[in-house]
Amino acid sequence: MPTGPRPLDRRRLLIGAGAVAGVALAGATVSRVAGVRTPTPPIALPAPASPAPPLPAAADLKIDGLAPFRTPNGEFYRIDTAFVVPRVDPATWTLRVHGLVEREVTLSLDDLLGEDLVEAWVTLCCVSNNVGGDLVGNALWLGLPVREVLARAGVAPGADMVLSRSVDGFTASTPLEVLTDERDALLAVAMNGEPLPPEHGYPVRLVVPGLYGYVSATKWVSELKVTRFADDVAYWSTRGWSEKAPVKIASRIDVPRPGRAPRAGEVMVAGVAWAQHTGIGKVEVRIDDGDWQPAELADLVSVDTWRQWFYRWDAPAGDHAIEVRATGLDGIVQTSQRRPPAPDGATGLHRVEVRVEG
Ligand SMILES: Nc1nc2c(c(=O)[nH]1)N[C@H]1C(S)=C(S)[C@@H](COP(=O)(O)O)O[C@H]1N2
Ligand SMILES: [Mo]
Repeated sequence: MPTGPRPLDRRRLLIGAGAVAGVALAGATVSRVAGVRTPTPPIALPAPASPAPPLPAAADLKIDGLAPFRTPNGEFYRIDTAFVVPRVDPATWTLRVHGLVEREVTLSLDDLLGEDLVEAWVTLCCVSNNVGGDLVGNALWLGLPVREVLARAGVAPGADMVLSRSVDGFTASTPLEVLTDERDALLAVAMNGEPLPPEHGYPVRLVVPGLYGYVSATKWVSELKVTRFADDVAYWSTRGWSEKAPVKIASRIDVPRPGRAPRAGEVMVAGVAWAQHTGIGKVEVRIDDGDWQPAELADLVSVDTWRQWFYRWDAPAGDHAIEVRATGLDGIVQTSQRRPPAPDGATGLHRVEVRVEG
């Protein structure tokens, strides 16, 4: 994680913060260890005015070792710069919408809970996820579309970005168009039917389909400033990460795990693929750099969620490499070119090496 020069008196804190963020962004293990679960203060969640459609039966293939379609809250990856999870009092929480607006708007939690809330499945992922990594999860979110709040404030001409700010000072810059188009960009109050866990932004966070978390998914959100990319810059954009970061199409092999030794014969190869706000149209697998073979897909739930896939492999004994690639519903094939996560998301194909026992 690149860091710039710091004033001396704040050095310890900032280097500490930078180091923790760097480690957390680089690996899921640390984020899990840091993910201390704390009790959630009660919020009476309203029923969604616009519920998500029921899940098709074949959305979750329930294959042993494959990530479930819905990531349970307690297993959802956690990435943030917070040493201590911010404690936000729901009774005094407000969201202030200001900047290039016709009128400032301030919402309380009661105001927000009294609105027509929308439920949507959205897969969230971190820009620092490595190829094959697990900084990605899928949940059912409940919230107020951000465009409703922006419409009430009245966006002034010239604005092209919303800088969202957390109670802990973290900021994210999100293109205005992404928050005002038809997609389910939400001020979310619930995750998988429960109030947000403290680690995931209680009482309110942003969830925006199609963008990496650091440019969209502000937890403990308290402020939306309507502004311009030319005038404001977000937390990670001053630290070596791009100002704009749409999610890149990706696919992952969950089973077989590397180093496991399946028996020769039919071996179940399975995983997930995601291309939020485009949708996954096809997944292919190849063995030992052979021809690409089509994998079977779970039902498409929405273009904003990941999609499970599987491939029945007639595995001969010996050492083998399995690779996966996905194609979006837009027809664009995942690139094999390997790039690191910085500055705007990793690319390359996930490859798993296994020894098949004779
Ligand atoms: N307040 C705050 N919000 C934040 C962050 C943060 O550091 N602070 N990190 C962002 C990043 S980098 C990601 S990937 C997502 C992760 O959300 P999760 O921890 O709920 O999975 O939150 C985003 N929102
Ligand atoms: Mo992230």
